[in-house]
Amino acid sequence: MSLNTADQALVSQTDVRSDVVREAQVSLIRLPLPRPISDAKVLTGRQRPLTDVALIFVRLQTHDGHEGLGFSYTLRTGGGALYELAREIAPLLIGENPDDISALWSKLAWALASIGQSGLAMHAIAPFDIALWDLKARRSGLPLSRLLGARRESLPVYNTSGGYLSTPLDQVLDNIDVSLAAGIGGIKIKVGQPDLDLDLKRLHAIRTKLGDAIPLMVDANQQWDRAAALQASRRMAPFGLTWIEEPLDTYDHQGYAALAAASATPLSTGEMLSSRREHEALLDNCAIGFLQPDAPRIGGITPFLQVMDLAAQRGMGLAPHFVMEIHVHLAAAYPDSSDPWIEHFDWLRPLFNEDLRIQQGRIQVPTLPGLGLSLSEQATRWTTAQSDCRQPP
Ligand code: SMN
Ligand code: MG
Repeated sequence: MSLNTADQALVSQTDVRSDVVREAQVSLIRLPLPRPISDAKVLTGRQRPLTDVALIFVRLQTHDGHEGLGFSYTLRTGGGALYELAREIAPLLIGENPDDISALWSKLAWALASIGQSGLAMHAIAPFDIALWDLKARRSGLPLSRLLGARRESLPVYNTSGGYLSTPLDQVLDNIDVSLAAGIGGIKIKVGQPDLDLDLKRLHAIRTKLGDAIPLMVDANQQWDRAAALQASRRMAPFGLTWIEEPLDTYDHQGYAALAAASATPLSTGEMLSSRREHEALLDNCAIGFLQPDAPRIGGITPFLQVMDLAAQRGMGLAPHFVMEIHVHLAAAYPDSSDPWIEHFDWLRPLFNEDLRIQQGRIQVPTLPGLGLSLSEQATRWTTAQSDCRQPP
């Protein structure tokens, strides 16, 4: 994060203000998944199956009646802590000019400095930062993608939620049919079973079904050590994978550098990193094929744009992690000539009134102003805590 005094000075400037944030509402929503799912972290016994997603939503309103919506999320633990933290920092935006996004980001980061410059602190800033960007785009009457300088109207999209390790192979194959029929262009499946031969058996059946033309990716969720990852990358080479995701602990930069040099298949990682600096450190130390930043995890859109620049400077592929509802706008503005991949998940669909359109392997960048999202009635029913802070009249 950058915490410079110029930003702070801007925050306290009053003469250029036209409109100010009047109200900030913070909500905790617990979204149940249709069935518990397991990736390799569950098979190694490190985590329990995932049953729900905790989301923090922030709704901002300005004195002139403009609104912004943003959110962040956590899995398995931390929903309550994230809510409390967001609630604590919400008053810091009241009375501020919503245009000063970078300065306000720094203000929130300074407020959280004692907690640290990554992890929970960044998760807590994200919904505010995203809501400020949404507000700015909505007020301009532009989709967020266009405010950011979109270079694309659609992006290639792949499906993840059909290929969990908890899903039997027959069901994975049926899910692939559903996914392809819905126009989704690529398929990602989870790997990282205790017995590599089981992963290879599933992969073989899936590649045979897909043929060579449909992009296929695998995700090991950091559960191999260096030797196992090397072995897996060698034995998976014949499957023509688009990438092998998180073969190693994300912070094992040396391991990634060595594996990238040895692997015929491109590597991807980045979803577990929780700050711009962590992405920079990864990129400074190894050349992976695809970077997978996650805006809600790294502090929102402001740092995500910086991470996209870092990746583009290195000519890397981009495949933002999860939350396609936000990432479709950001990836549309990726300044590299390669098209980023969007990760399709239907998990968050019940929370919003709007649908994303997918056809012929590509997801359309929404054309409504801002993120183009409004919360559904179901989202209200799943709200477990809510707090408002307002400017005194
Ligand atoms: C994943 C993990 C957690 C939430 C969503 C998705 C997964 C992926 O690692 O990359 O799809
Ligand atoms: Mg992943």
